[in-house]
Amino acid sequence: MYFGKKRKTSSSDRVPPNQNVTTTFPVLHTGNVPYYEDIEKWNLQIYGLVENPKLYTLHDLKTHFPQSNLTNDIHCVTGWSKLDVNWQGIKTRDLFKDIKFKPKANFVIIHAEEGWTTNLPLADFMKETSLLAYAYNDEPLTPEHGFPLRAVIPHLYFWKSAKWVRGIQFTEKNHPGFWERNGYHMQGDPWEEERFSFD
Ligand SMILES: Nc1nc2c(c(=O)[nH]1)N[C@H]1C(S)=C(S)[C@@H](COP(=O)(O)O)O[C@H]1N2
Ligand SMILES: [Mo]
Repeated sequence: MYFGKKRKTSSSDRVPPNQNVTTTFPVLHTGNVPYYEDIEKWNLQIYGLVENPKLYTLHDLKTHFPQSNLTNDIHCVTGWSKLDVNWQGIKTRDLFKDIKFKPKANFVIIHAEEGWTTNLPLADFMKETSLLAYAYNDEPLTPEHGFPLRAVIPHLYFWKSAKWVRGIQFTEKNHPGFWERNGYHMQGDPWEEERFSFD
């Protein structure tokens, strides 16, 4: 046990610099938690620099693709990290296996409800640990945590893990999303402490 002075990291191989581990699951976002009158009408749009744009229902996502169970660590830019977070969903690699990208597709904009967006390189979006999750600990996501579908990009700060995802757009250039336009980092690697784009 460690009393008195708070250590910056509890297990430095898993906790990035200046992060503290929490066992709670904080809720953080801007805007409103969406409410869905009829979830059958929900869909996910895949568009931009792809040869075959798509529109998927939740049912499509749960039946047309391999379903994965992934456990990973998440790191919020405000300073909390949560270890061994268990998600169920579709790996981005599985979802985009049959999508033919146009040669200039380099970046991704994830679009959420209310026009909230975040941006990241295609390679990060497609990393083997990245997924679109519909469940947490085998229970459907709660509305606050992103029901019915959220991104989980665990190797980047958690603001890149958009809740209430409605669209995935592929772009040539790296267009800043909501927080990125407000000074947050375009990449957001927690191990490099890429919190802000200035300083
Ligand atoms: N649509 C949307 N997704 C979002 C946000 C947001 O404001 N809107 N905030 C991000 C931020 S800053 C964090 S830390 C995580 C928090 O997810 P949680 O509330 O499930 O912990 O969601 C991310 N996804
Ligand atoms: Mo955050």
